Amino acid sequence: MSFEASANALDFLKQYETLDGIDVKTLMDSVSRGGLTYNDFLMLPGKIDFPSSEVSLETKLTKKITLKAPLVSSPMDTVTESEMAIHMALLGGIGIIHHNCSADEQAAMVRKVKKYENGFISDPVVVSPTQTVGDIKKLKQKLGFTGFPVTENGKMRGKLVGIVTSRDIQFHDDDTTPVSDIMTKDLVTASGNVNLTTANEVLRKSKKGKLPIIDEEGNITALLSRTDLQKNHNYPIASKSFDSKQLLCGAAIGTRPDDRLRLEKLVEAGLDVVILDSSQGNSIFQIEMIKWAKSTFPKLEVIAGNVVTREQAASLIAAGADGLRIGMGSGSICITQEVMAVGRPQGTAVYNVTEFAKKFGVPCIADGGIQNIGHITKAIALGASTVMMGGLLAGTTESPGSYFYKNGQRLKSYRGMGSIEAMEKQDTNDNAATSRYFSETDEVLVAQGVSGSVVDRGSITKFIPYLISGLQHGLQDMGVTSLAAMQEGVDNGKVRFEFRSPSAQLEGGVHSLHSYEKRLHN
Ligand code: NAD
Ligand code: CPR
Repeated sequence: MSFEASANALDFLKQYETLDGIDVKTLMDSVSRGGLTYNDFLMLPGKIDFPSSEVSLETKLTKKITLKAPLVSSPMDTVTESEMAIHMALLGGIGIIHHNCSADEQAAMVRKVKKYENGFISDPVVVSPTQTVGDIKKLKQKLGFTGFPVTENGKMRGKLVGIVTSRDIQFHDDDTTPVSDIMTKDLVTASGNVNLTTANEVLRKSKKGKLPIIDEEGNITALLSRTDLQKNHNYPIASKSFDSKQLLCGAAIGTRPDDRLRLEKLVEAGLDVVILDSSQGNSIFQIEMIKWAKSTFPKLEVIAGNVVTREQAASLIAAGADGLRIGMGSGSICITQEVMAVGRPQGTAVYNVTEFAKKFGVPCIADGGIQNIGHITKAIALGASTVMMGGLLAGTTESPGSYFYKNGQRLKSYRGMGSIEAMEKQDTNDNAATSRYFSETDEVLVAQGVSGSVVDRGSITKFIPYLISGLQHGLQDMGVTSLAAMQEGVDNGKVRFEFRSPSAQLEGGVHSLHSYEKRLHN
Protein backbone atom coordinates (compact mmCIF):
# COMPACT_ATOMS: atom_id res chain seq x y z
CA MET A 1 0.00 0.00 0.00
CA SER A 2 1.32 3.48 -0.84
CA PHE A 3 2.25 6.05 1.80
CA GLU A 4 -0.70 8.25 0.73
CA ALA A 5 -3.09 5.35 1.30
CA SER A 6 -1.56 4.60 4.71
CA ALA A 7 -1.90 8.24 5.69
CA ASN A 8 -5.65 7.81 5.37
CA ALA A 9 -5.71 5.22 8.18
CA LEU A 10 -7.03 7.69 10.73
CA ASP A 11 -9.78 8.88 8.37
CA PHE A 12 -10.61 5.32 7.48
CA LEU A 13 -11.02 4.51 11.18
CA LYS A 14 -13.95 6.92 11.33
CA GLN A 15 -16.01 4.51 9.23
CA TYR A 16 -16.27 2.19 12.25
CA GLU A 17 -19.35 2.91 14.31
CA THR A 18 -17.84 1.81 17.60
CA LEU A 19 -14.38 1.74 19.14
CA ASP A 20 -12.48 -1.55 19.10
CA GLY A 21 -13.31 -3.77 22.11
CA ILE A 22 -16.43 -3.53 24.28
CA ASP A 23 -17.69 -1.10 26.89
CA VAL A 24 -17.92 -1.95 30.58
CA LYS A 25 -21.69 -2.47 30.54
CA THR A 26 -21.41 -5.06 27.81
CA LEU A 27 -18.57 -6.70 29.71
CA MET A 28 -20.58 -6.84 32.89
CA ASP A 29 -23.83 -8.03 31.37
CA SER A 30 -23.41 -11.12 33.47
CA VAL A 31 -26.97 -12.40 33.41
CA SER A 32 -26.14 -15.06 30.86
CA ARG A 33 -22.48 -15.48 31.68
CA GLY A 34 -22.24 -15.50 35.48
CA GLY A 35 -20.00 -13.29 37.53
CA LEU A 36 -16.53 -12.16 36.50
CA THR A 37 -13.28 -12.01 38.39
CA TYR A 38 -10.34 -9.73 37.64
CA ASN A 39 -8.61 -12.40 35.57
CA ASP A 40 -11.61 -12.73 33.24
CA PHE A 41 -10.99 -9.47 31.38
CA LEU A 42 -8.45 -6.88 30.28
CA MET A 43 -8.55 -3.24 29.31
CA LEU A 44 -7.36 -2.30 25.82
CA PRO A 45 -4.47 0.13 25.37
CA GLY A 46 -5.05 3.78 24.41
CA LYS A 47 -2.57 6.43 23.26
CA ILE A 48 0.48 7.55 25.21
CA ASP A 49 1.32 11.24 25.03
CA PHE A 50 2.54 11.92 28.60
CA PRO A 51 5.11 10.36 30.95
CA SER A 52 3.92 7.74 33.45
CA SER A 53 5.30 9.84 36.32
CA GLU A 54 2.59 12.41 35.58
CA VAL A 55 -0.25 9.96 36.27
CA SER A 56 -2.18 11.00 39.38
CA LEU A 57 -3.40 8.26 41.70
CA GLU A 58 -5.33 10.58 43.99
CA THR A 59 -8.60 9.06 45.13
CA LYS A 60 -11.24 9.06 47.85
CA LEU A 61 -11.29 6.60 50.73
CA THR A 62 -14.52 8.02 52.12
CA LYS A 63 -16.69 11.05 51.41
CA LYS A 64 -14.25 13.29 53.31
CA ILE A 65 -10.87 11.50 53.18
CA THR A 66 -8.66 11.76 50.09
CA LEU A 67 -5.50 9.68 49.60
CA LYS A 68 -2.65 10.11 47.12
CA ALA A 69 -2.52 6.35 46.50
CA PRO A 70 -5.52 3.98 46.37
CA LEU A 71 -4.00 1.46 48.77
CA VAL A 72 -5.42 0.18 52.07
CA SER A 73 -4.05 -2.55 54.33
CA SER A 74 -6.58 -5.00 55.73
CA PRO A 75 -7.64 -5.12 59.39
CA MET A 76 -6.23 -8.59 59.98
CA ASP A 77 -4.03 -9.65 62.88
CA THR A 78 -1.32 -10.90 60.51
CA VAL A 79 -1.42 -7.71 58.41
CA THR A 80 -2.09 -4.41 60.17
CA GLU A 81 -0.79 -3.19 63.50
CA SER A 82 0.89 0.17 64.09
CA GLU A 83 4.07 -0.50 62.05
CA MET A 84 2.03 -1.34 58.95
CA ALA A 85 -0.39 1.56 59.53
CA ILE A 86 2.47 4.06 59.98
CA HIS A 87 4.19 3.00 56.78
CA MET A 88 1.01 2.69 54.71
CA ALA A 89 0.18 6.30 55.64
CA LEU A 90 3.75 7.51 55.04
CA LEU A 91 3.63 5.98 51.56
CA GLY A 92 0.31 7.60 50.56
CA GLY A 93 -2.24 4.92 51.53
CA ILE A 94 -3.78 4.01 54.87
CA GLY A 95 -3.67 1.09 57.32
CA ILE A 96 -6.71 -0.24 59.18
CA ILE A 97 -5.74 -1.68 62.56
CA HIS A 98 -7.34 -5.03 63.40
CA HIS A 99 -9.53 -5.67 66.43
CA ASN A 100 -8.51 -9.18 67.43
CA CYS A 101 -7.14 -7.71 70.69
CA SER A 102 -8.42 -5.74 73.64
CA ALA A 103 -9.85 -2.26 73.08
CA ASP A 104 -6.95 -0.78 75.06
CA GLU A 105 -4.35 -2.56 72.94
CA GLN A 106 -6.04 -1.42 69.76
CA ALA A 107 -6.30 2.17 71.03
CA ALA A 108 -2.59 2.12 71.94
CA MET A 109 -1.78 1.08 68.35
CA VAL A 110 -3.90 3.92 66.96
CA ARG A 111 -2.23 6.37 69.34
CA LYS A 112 1.18 5.21 68.15
CA VAL A 113 0.29 5.95 64.54
CA LYS A 114 -1.17 9.35 65.39
CA LYS A 115 1.85 10.30 67.51
CA TYR A 116 4.37 9.09 64.94
CA GLU A 117 6.97 11.57 63.87
CA ASN A 118 9.32 10.50 61.14
CA GLY A 119 12.76 9.98 62.67
CA PHE A 120 11.72 9.45 66.29
CA ILE A 121 11.64 5.88 67.60
CA SER A 122 8.66 5.85 69.95
CA ASP A 123 9.20 2.37 71.42
CA PRO A 124 12.96 1.72 71.58
CA VAL A 125 14.27 -1.40 73.29
CA VAL A 126 15.06 -0.34 76.86
CA VAL A 127 17.12 -2.27 79.45
CA SER A 128 17.45 -2.14 83.24
CA PRO A 129 20.63 -1.38 85.27
CA THR A 130 20.56 -4.89 86.72
CA GLN A 131 20.72 -6.66 83.39
CA THR A 132 24.15 -7.97 82.46
CA VAL A 133 26.75 -7.48 79.76
CA GLY A 134 25.81 -10.99 78.59
CA ASP A 135 22.17 -9.87 78.17
CA ILE A 136 23.29 -6.90 76.06
CA LYS A 137 25.48 -9.13 73.86
CA LYS A 138 22.49 -11.42 73.31
CA LEU A 139 20.25 -8.46 72.42
CA LYS A 140 22.89 -7.22 69.99
CA GLN A 141 23.02 -10.63 68.34
CA LYS A 142 19.22 -10.84 68.10
CA LEU A 143 18.47 -7.27 66.99
CA GLY A 144 21.65 -6.43 65.11
CA PHE A 145 22.28 -3.13 66.91
CA THR A 146 23.26 -1.73 70.31
CA GLY A 147 22.61 1.60 71.94
CA PHE A 148 19.96 0.77 74.52
CA PRO A 149 18.66 3.41 76.92
CA VAL A 150 18.84 2.21 80.55
CA THR A 151 15.91 3.10 82.80
CA GLU A 152 15.42 2.53 86.54
CA ASN A 153 12.66 -0.01 85.98
CA GLY A 154 13.96 -1.33 82.66
CA LYS A 155 10.83 -0.09 80.89
CA MET A 156 9.95 2.56 78.36
CA ARG A 157 8.72 5.78 80.06
CA GLY A 158 10.87 4.86 83.12
CA LYS A 159 13.47 7.26 84.56
CA LEU A 160 16.51 7.43 82.27
CA VAL A 161 19.74 6.59 84.11
CA GLY A 162 22.17 5.80 81.31
CA ILE A 163 22.77 4.36 77.88
CA VAL A 164 24.70 1.24 76.92
CA THR A 165 26.35 1.06 73.49
CA SER A 166 28.69 -1.34 71.68
CA ARG A 167 31.68 0.68 72.86
CA ASP A 168 30.74 0.00 76.50
CA ILE A 169 30.70 -3.77 76.02
CA GLN A 170 33.27 -4.17 73.25
CA PHE A 171 36.29 -5.23 75.36
CA HIS A 172 34.37 -6.39 78.39
CA ASP A 173 34.85 -10.13 78.83
CA ASP A 174 32.95 -10.66 82.07
CA ASP A 175 29.38 -11.30 80.93
CA THR A 176 28.07 -11.18 84.51
CA THR A 177 28.91 -7.49 85.05
CA PRO A 178 25.72 -5.48 85.58
CA VAL A 179 24.86 -2.81 83.03
CA SER A 180 24.99 -0.14 85.79
CA ASP A 181 28.79 -0.67 86.03
CA ILE A 182 29.59 -0.09 82.38
CA MET A 183 26.83 2.19 81.04
CA THR A 184 27.48 5.79 80.02
CA LYS A 185 25.93 8.08 82.62
CA ASP A 186 26.99 11.39 81.14
CA LEU A 187 24.03 11.81 78.80
CA VAL A 188 23.08 14.27 76.12
CA THR A 189 19.26 14.39 75.97
CA ALA A 190 16.53 16.56 74.50
CA SER A 191 13.17 17.52 75.98
CA GLY A 192 9.88 15.92 74.96
CA ASN A 193 8.58 18.78 72.82
CA VAL A 194 11.69 19.15 70.66
CA ASN A 195 11.07 19.01 66.91
CA LEU A 196 12.97 16.78 64.51
CA THR A 197 15.17 19.53 63.04
CA THR A 198 16.39 20.73 66.45
CA ALA A 199 16.87 17.18 67.74
CA ASN A 200 18.85 16.43 64.63
CA GLU A 201 21.07 19.42 65.28
CA VAL A 202 21.67 18.39 68.92
CA LEU A 203 22.61 14.91 67.75
CA ARG A 204 24.99 16.30 65.14
CA LYS A 205 26.76 18.60 67.61
CA SER A 206 26.96 15.96 70.36
CA LYS A 207 28.68 13.49 68.00
CA LYS A 208 26.73 10.73 69.79
CA GLY A 209 24.95 7.88 68.05
CA LYS A 210 21.71 8.12 70.04
CA LEU A 211 19.69 10.97 71.50
CA PRO A 212 17.16 10.03 74.20
CA ILE A 213 14.13 12.32 74.44
CA ILE A 214 12.89 12.85 78.01
CA ASP A 215 9.95 14.54 79.76
CA GLU A 216 10.11 17.02 82.69
CA GLU A 217 10.54 14.15 85.21
CA GLY A 218 13.45 12.65 83.29
CA ASN A 219 11.44 9.72 81.92
CA ILE A 220 12.35 8.55 78.43
CA THR A 221 9.61 9.17 75.83
CA ALA A 222 11.46 8.47 72.54
CA LEU A 223 14.87 7.95 71.00
CA LEU A 224 16.56 9.43 67.96
CA SER A 225 19.24 7.45 66.18
CA ARG A 226 22.01 8.83 63.99
CA THR A 227 21.90 5.87 61.61
CA ASP A 228 18.14 6.34 61.18
CA LEU A 229 18.62 10.02 60.47
CA GLN A 230 21.22 9.23 57.83
CA LYS A 231 18.78 6.99 55.99
CA ASN A 232 15.84 9.23 56.79
CA HIS A 233 13.28 8.93 54.02
CA ASN A 234 11.29 11.68 52.58
CA TYR A 235 7.60 10.88 52.29
CA PRO A 236 6.14 13.51 49.97
CA ILE A 237 2.73 11.85 49.53
CA ALA A 238 2.09 10.84 53.16
CA SER A 239 -1.58 10.69 54.18
CA LYS A 240 -2.09 13.30 56.88
CA SER A 241 -5.02 14.97 58.66
CA PHE A 242 -5.91 18.47 57.41
CA ASP A 243 -5.90 20.14 60.80
CA SER A 244 -2.82 18.46 62.31
CA LYS A 245 0.28 17.07 60.69
CA GLN A 246 -0.52 13.62 62.08
CA LEU A 247 -0.69 10.53 59.89
CA LEU A 248 -4.15 9.23 59.04
CA CYS A 249 -5.16 6.07 60.85
CA GLY A 250 -8.06 3.66 60.50
CA ALA A 251 -9.25 0.81 62.70
CA ALA A 252 -11.87 -1.90 62.51
CA ILE A 253 -14.52 -2.85 65.05
CA GLY A 254 -17.38 -5.35 65.21
CA THR A 255 -21.05 -4.70 65.83
CA ARG A 256 -21.44 -6.08 69.35
CA PRO A 257 -22.53 -3.79 72.21
CA ASP A 258 -18.94 -3.80 73.58
CA ASP A 259 -17.72 -2.34 70.31
CA ARG A 260 -19.27 1.01 71.23
CA LEU A 261 -16.92 1.30 74.19
CA ARG A 262 -14.06 0.17 71.94
CA LEU A 263 -14.88 2.90 69.42
CA GLU A 264 -14.95 5.53 72.16
CA LYS A 265 -11.40 4.54 73.12
CA LEU A 266 -10.24 4.56 69.50
CA VAL A 267 -11.69 8.01 68.86
CA GLU A 268 -10.03 9.28 72.02
CA ALA A 269 -6.73 7.95 70.62
CA GLY A 270 -7.26 10.06 67.48
CA LEU A 271 -8.90 7.66 65.01
CA ASP A 272 -9.83 9.17 61.62
CA VAL A 273 -11.89 6.39 60.09
CA VAL A 274 -13.56 3.24 61.38
CA ILE A 275 -14.45 0.16 59.39
CA LEU A 276 -17.37 -1.93 60.61
CA ASP A 277 -15.88 -5.35 60.02
CA SER A 278 -18.22 -8.08 58.89
CA SER A 279 -18.43 -10.56 56.05
CA GLN A 280 -22.12 -9.66 55.57
CA GLY A 281 -22.64 -6.02 56.44
CA ASN A 282 -26.34 -5.76 55.68
CA SER A 283 -27.48 -6.49 59.22
CA ILE A 284 -29.59 -4.67 61.74
CA PHE A 285 -26.51 -4.69 64.02
CA GLN A 286 -24.46 -2.76 61.52
CA ILE A 287 -27.22 -0.33 60.59
CA GLU A 288 -27.66 0.57 64.25
CA MET A 289 -23.90 0.88 64.71
CA ILE A 290 -23.55 3.26 61.73
CA LYS A 291 -26.33 5.48 63.08
CA TRP A 292 -24.87 5.49 66.59
CA ALA A 293 -21.29 6.14 65.41
CA LYS A 294 -22.33 8.97 63.07
CA SER A 295 -24.42 10.69 65.72
CA THR A 296 -21.90 10.17 68.54
CA PHE A 297 -18.77 11.11 66.57
CA PRO A 298 -19.87 13.43 63.74
CA LYS A 299 -16.27 13.99 62.55
CA LEU A 300 -15.44 10.30 62.31
CA GLU A 301 -15.71 8.70 58.87
CA VAL A 302 -17.57 5.37 58.95
CA ILE A 303 -16.99 2.66 56.34
CA ALA A 304 -19.59 -0.10 56.36
CA GLY A 305 -19.65 -3.57 54.79
CA ASN A 306 -18.85 -5.96 53.47
CA VAL A 307 -21.34 -5.88 50.64
CA VAL A 308 -21.56 -7.38 47.16
CA THR A 309 -25.02 -6.33 45.97
CA ARG A 310 -26.68 -2.99 45.38
CA GLU A 311 -29.46 -3.89 47.82
CA GLN A 312 -26.96 -4.40 50.64
CA ALA A 313 -25.25 -1.16 49.65
CA ALA A 314 -28.53 0.77 49.69
CA SER A 315 -29.24 -0.27 53.32
CA LEU A 316 -25.86 0.91 54.54
CA ILE A 317 -25.83 4.12 52.50
CA ALA A 318 -29.30 4.93 53.85
CA ALA A 319 -28.01 4.40 57.40
CA GLY A 320 -25.30 7.04 56.79
CA ALA A 321 -22.15 5.16 55.67
CA ASP A 322 -19.34 7.41 54.37
CA GLY A 323 -17.75 4.56 52.45
CA LEU A 324 -18.38 0.90 51.61
CA ARG A 325 -16.14 -2.15 51.59
CA ILE A 326 -16.89 -4.66 48.84
CA GLY A 327 -16.05 -8.36 48.78
CA MET A 328 -17.46 -11.62 50.01
CA GLY A 329 -15.51 -14.75 49.49
CA SER A 330 -12.75 -13.34 47.29
CA GLY A 331 -9.95 -13.21 49.90
CA SER A 332 -6.91 -15.44 49.44
CA ILE A 333 -7.50 -17.17 52.82
CA CYS A 334 -11.24 -17.41 52.36
CA ILE A 335 -13.60 -20.37 52.35
CA THR A 336 -16.78 -18.31 52.77
CA GLN A 337 -18.25 -19.17 49.37
CA GLU A 338 -17.57 -22.85 49.98
CA VAL A 339 -19.07 -22.92 53.49
CA MET A 340 -21.83 -20.28 53.37
CA ALA A 341 -22.81 -20.72 49.73
CA VAL A 342 -23.04 -16.96 49.46
CA GLY A 343 -20.70 -14.38 48.00
CA ARG A 344 -19.98 -13.04 44.54
CA PRO A 345 -17.12 -13.01 42.05
CA GLN A 346 -15.23 -9.85 42.90
CA GLY A 347 -15.25 -8.09 39.51
CA THR A 348 -19.03 -8.29 39.28
CA ALA A 349 -19.45 -7.31 42.95
CA VAL A 350 -17.26 -4.22 42.52
CA TYR A 351 -19.05 -3.12 39.36
CA ASN A 352 -22.59 -3.56 40.68
CA VAL A 353 -22.03 -1.97 44.08
CA THR A 354 -19.99 1.00 42.85
CA GLU A 355 -22.39 1.65 39.98
CA PHE A 356 -25.05 2.22 42.66
CA ALA A 357 -22.92 3.87 45.38
CA LYS A 358 -21.47 6.53 43.10
CA LYS A 359 -24.94 8.00 42.60
CA PHE A 360 -24.76 8.93 46.30
CA GLY A 361 -21.11 10.01 46.28
CA VAL A 362 -20.07 7.06 48.46
CA PRO A 363 -16.54 5.78 47.65
CA CYS A 364 -15.95 2.03 47.78
CA ILE A 365 -13.00 -0.18 48.73
CA ALA A 366 -12.50 -3.33 46.62
CA ASP A 367 -11.51 -5.77 49.35
CA GLY A 368 -9.89 -9.15 48.78
CA GLY A 369 -8.48 -11.07 45.85
CA ILE A 370 -5.85 -8.50 44.86
CA GLN A 371 -2.92 -10.61 43.67
CA ASN A 372 -1.00 -8.15 41.50
CA ILE A 373 -0.89 -4.58 40.21
CA GLY A 374 -3.17 -5.40 37.28
CA HIS A 375 -5.93 -6.40 39.71
CA ILE A 376 -5.70 -2.99 41.41
CA THR A 377 -6.10 -1.18 38.08
CA LYS A 378 -9.02 -3.41 37.14
CA ALA A 379 -10.80 -2.95 40.49
CA ILE A 380 -10.60 0.82 40.05
CA ALA A 381 -11.63 0.65 36.39
CA LEU A 382 -14.75 -1.21 37.55
CA GLY A 383 -15.60 1.66 39.92
CA ALA A 384 -13.73 1.12 43.20
CA SER A 385 -11.92 4.11 44.69
CA THR A 386 -9.35 2.12 46.64
CA VAL A 387 -8.29 -1.50 47.10
CA MET A 388 -7.73 -3.38 50.34
CA MET A 389 -4.95 -5.94 50.53
CA GLY A 390 -4.30 -8.72 53.02
CA GLY A 391 -2.20 -11.48 51.48
CA LEU A 392 -0.19 -9.12 49.30
CA LEU A 393 1.11 -7.27 52.38
CA ALA A 394 1.23 -10.10 54.94
CA GLY A 395 4.78 -11.13 53.98
CA THR A 396 6.30 -7.68 54.41
CA THR A 397 8.62 -6.52 57.18
CA GLU A 398 5.92 -4.19 58.54
CA SER A 399 3.29 -6.90 59.13
CA PRO A 400 3.02 -8.38 62.64
CA GLY A 401 4.96 -11.55 63.47
CA SER A 402 8.40 -12.91 62.70
CA TYR A 403 9.72 -14.61 59.62
CA PHE A 404 10.42 -18.34 59.68
CA TYR A 405 11.96 -20.76 57.22
CA LYS A 406 10.26 -23.74 55.58
CA ASN A 407 11.93 -25.76 52.84
CA GLY A 408 14.51 -23.02 52.43
CA GLN A 409 11.92 -20.27 51.94
CA ARG A 410 11.53 -17.26 54.24
CA LEU A 411 7.88 -17.02 55.22
CA LYS A 412 5.41 -15.22 57.50
CA SER A 413 2.10 -16.51 58.85
CA TYR A 414 -1.10 -15.24 57.28
CA ARG A 415 -4.58 -16.23 58.44
CA GLY A 416 -8.22 -15.36 57.88
CA MET A 417 -9.94 -13.44 60.66
CA GLY A 418 -12.68 -16.05 60.70
CA SER A 419 -10.22 -18.96 60.73
CA ILE A 420 -10.35 -21.23 63.77
CA GLU A 421 -6.86 -20.04 64.79
CA ALA A 422 -7.85 -16.35 64.76
CA MET A 423 -11.17 -17.02 66.49
CA GLU A 424 -9.48 -19.02 69.21
CA LYS A 425 -7.07 -16.25 70.08
CA GLN A 426 -8.16 -15.56 73.63
CA ASP A 427 -7.90 -12.12 75.06
CA THR A 428 -7.28 -11.82 78.76
CA ASN A 429 -8.06 -8.12 78.94
CA ASP A 430 -11.35 -6.35 78.65
CA ASN A 431 -12.89 -8.07 75.68
CA ALA A 432 -12.78 -11.75 74.81
CA ALA A 433 -11.74 -11.66 71.19
CA THR A 434 -13.52 -14.88 70.44
CA SER A 435 -16.94 -13.70 71.48
CA ARG A 436 -17.36 -11.47 68.49
CA TYR A 437 -17.09 -14.32 66.07
CA PHE A 438 -19.41 -16.79 67.73
CA SER A 439 -22.66 -17.28 65.95
CA GLU A 440 -25.84 -16.61 67.90
CA THR A 441 -25.86 -20.16 69.31
CA ASP A 442 -22.18 -20.02 70.32
CA GLU A 443 -21.73 -23.79 70.40
CA VAL A 444 -19.69 -24.55 67.30
CA LEU A 445 -17.09 -22.38 65.61
CA VAL A 446 -17.71 -22.34 61.87
CA ALA A 447 -14.51 -21.36 60.05
CA GLN A 448 -14.77 -18.98 57.10
CA GLY A 449 -11.06 -18.99 56.36
CA VAL A 450 -7.78 -20.80 56.70
CA SER A 451 -4.45 -20.21 58.37
CA GLY A 452 -1.28 -20.46 56.27
CA SER A 453 1.85 -18.63 55.25
CA VAL A 454 3.09 -16.25 52.57
CA VAL A 455 6.55 -15.57 51.18
CA ASP A 456 8.81 -12.73 52.30
CA ARG A 457 8.15 -9.59 50.25
CA GLY A 458 10.69 -7.30 51.92
CA SER A 459 9.71 -3.90 53.27
CA ILE A 460 6.63 -2.03 52.09
CA THR A 461 8.88 1.00 51.75
CA LYS A 462 9.95 -0.70 48.50
CA PHE A 463 6.80 -2.70 47.74
CA ILE A 464 4.27 0.17 47.86
CA PRO A 465 6.37 2.44 45.57
CA TYR A 466 6.54 -0.56 43.20
CA LEU A 467 2.72 -0.83 43.23
CA ILE A 468 2.38 2.92 42.69
CA SER A 469 4.82 3.00 39.82
CA GLY A 470 3.24 -0.07 38.21
CA LEU A 471 -0.21 1.53 38.44
CA GLN A 472 1.09 4.69 36.78
CA HIS A 473 2.53 2.64 33.90
CA GLY A 474 -0.76 0.74 33.48
CA LEU A 475 -2.78 3.95 33.26
CA GLN A 476 -0.24 5.41 30.85
CA ASP A 477 -0.76 2.38 28.59
CA MET A 478 -4.49 3.06 28.67
CA GLY A 479 -3.80 6.69 27.72
CA VAL A 480 -5.36 8.15 30.89
CA THR A 481 -3.60 10.61 33.16
CA SER A 482 -5.39 9.84 36.44
CA LEU A 483 -7.61 7.33 38.20
CA ALA A 484 -10.46 9.82 37.83
CA ALA A 485 -9.81 10.07 34.07
CA MET A 486 -9.79 6.28 33.79
CA GLN A 487 -13.18 6.03 35.54
CA GLU A 488 -14.56 8.81 33.35
CA GLY A 489 -13.30 6.93 30.29
CA VAL A 490 -14.99 3.75 31.52
CA ASP A 491 -18.26 5.65 32.11
CA ASN A 492 -18.29 7.33 28.71
CA GLY A 493 -17.24 4.18 26.87
CA LYS A 494 -13.78 5.38 25.76
CA VAL A 495 -11.89 2.90 27.93
CA ARG A 496 -12.51 -0.43 26.23
CA PHE A 497 -12.56 -3.94 27.64
CA GLU A 498 -12.15 -7.50 26.37
CA PHE A 499 -13.05 -10.87 27.82
CA ARG A 500 -10.23 -13.35 28.37
CA SER A 501 -10.97 -16.95 27.57
CA PRO A 502 -9.18 -19.56 29.73
CA SER A 503 -6.64 -20.05 26.92
CA ALA A 504 -6.19 -16.26 26.61
CA GLN A 505 -5.40 -16.20 30.33
CA LEU A 506 -2.77 -18.89 29.83
CA GLU A 507 -1.31 -16.93 26.93
CA GLY A 508 -1.21 -13.78 29.10
CA GLY A 509 0.94 -15.48 31.72
CA VAL A 510 4.52 -16.65 31.42
CA HIS A 511 4.47 -19.80 29.27
CA SER A 512 6.57 -22.22 27.25
CA LEU A 513 9.70 -21.68 29.35
CA HIS A 514 11.76 -24.44 30.85
CA SER A 515 12.32 -22.43 34.00
CA TYR A 516 12.32 -18.84 35.12
CA GLU A 517 12.60 -16.56 38.12
CA LYS A 518 9.84 -14.03 38.74
CA ARG A 519 11.47 -10.87 40.11
CA LEU A 520 8.91 -8.10 40.48
CA HIS A 521 11.07 -5.12 41.31
CA ASN A 522 14.65 -4.20 42.12
P1 NAD B 1 -19.50 -10.62 62.40
O1 NAD B 1 -19.07 -10.05 63.70
O2 NAD B 1 -20.16 -9.68 61.47
O3 NAD B 1 -20.48 -11.81 62.57
C1 NAD B 1 -20.31 -12.90 63.48
C2 NAD B 1 -21.64 -13.33 64.04
O4 NAD B 1 -22.02 -12.42 65.05
C3 NAD B 1 -22.78 -13.34 63.02
O5 NAD B 1 -23.57 -14.46 63.23
C4 NAD B 1 -23.52 -12.06 63.35
O6 NAD B 1 -24.89 -12.14 62.98
C5 NAD B 1 -23.35 -11.97 64.85
N1 NAD B 1 -23.50 -10.62 65.41
C6 NAD B 1 -22.81 -9.50 65.03
N2 NAD B 1 -23.22 -8.45 65.80
C7 NAD B 1 -24.16 -8.90 66.65
C8 NAD B 1 -24.95 -8.31 67.70
N3 NAD B 1 -24.82 -7.02 68.00
N4 NAD B 1 -25.79 -9.11 68.36
C9 NAD B 1 -25.91 -10.41 68.08
N5 NAD B 1 -25.21 -11.04 67.11
C10 NAD B 1 -24.34 -10.30 66.42
O7 NAD B 1 -18.18 -11.28 61.78
P2 NAD B 1 -17.97 -12.30 60.55
O8 NAD B 1 -18.86 -11.94 59.41
O9 NAD B 1 -18.07 -13.68 61.08
O10 NAD B 1 -16.50 -11.96 60.13
C11 NAD B 1 -15.43 -12.24 61.00
C12 NAD B 1 -14.14 -11.75 60.43
O11 NAD B 1 -13.80 -12.49 59.28
C13 NAD B 1 -14.14 -10.29 59.99
O12 NAD B 1 -12.85 -9.77 60.21
C14 NAD B 1 -14.40 -10.36 58.51
O13 NAD B 1 -13.85 -9.27 57.78
C15 NAD B 1 -13.73 -11.65 58.14
N6 NAD B 1 -14.43 -12.31 57.03
C16 NAD B 1 -14.50 -11.69 55.82
C17 NAD B 1 -15.11 -12.30 54.77
C18 NAD B 1 -15.16 -11.66 53.40
O14 NAD B 1 -15.47 -12.37 52.46
N7 NAD B 1 -14.87 -10.41 53.26
C19 NAD B 1 -15.69 -13.56 54.94
C20 NAD B 1 -15.62 -14.14 56.18
C21 NAD B 1 -14.98 -13.52 57.22
P1 CPR C 1 -6.61 -11.01 50.36
O1 CPR C 1 -6.07 -9.64 50.13
O2 CPR C 1 -5.70 -11.85 51.18
O3 CPR C 1 -7.02 -11.70 49.10
O4 CPR C 1 -7.97 -10.81 51.18
C1 CPR C 1 -8.05 -10.06 52.36
C2 CPR C 1 -9.50 -9.91 52.77
O5 CPR C 1 -10.09 -11.19 53.05
C3 CPR C 1 -9.73 -9.14 54.05
O6 CPR C 1 -9.62 -7.76 53.89
C4 CPR C 1 -11.12 -9.59 54.48
O7 CPR C 1 -12.17 -8.89 53.90
C5 CPR C 1 -11.19 -11.00 53.94
N1 CPR C 1 -11.09 -11.96 55.02
C6 CPR C 1 -10.42 -11.90 56.18
N2 CPR C 1 -10.58 -13.01 56.90
C7 CPR C 1 -11.39 -13.77 56.18
C8 CPR C 1 -11.95 -15.03 56.36
CL1 CPR C 1 -11.68 -15.97 57.68
N3 CPR C 1 -12.75 -15.54 55.43
C9 CPR C 1 -13.00 -14.83 54.32
N4 CPR C 1 -12.49 -13.64 54.07
C10 CPR C 1 -11.71 -13.12 54.99
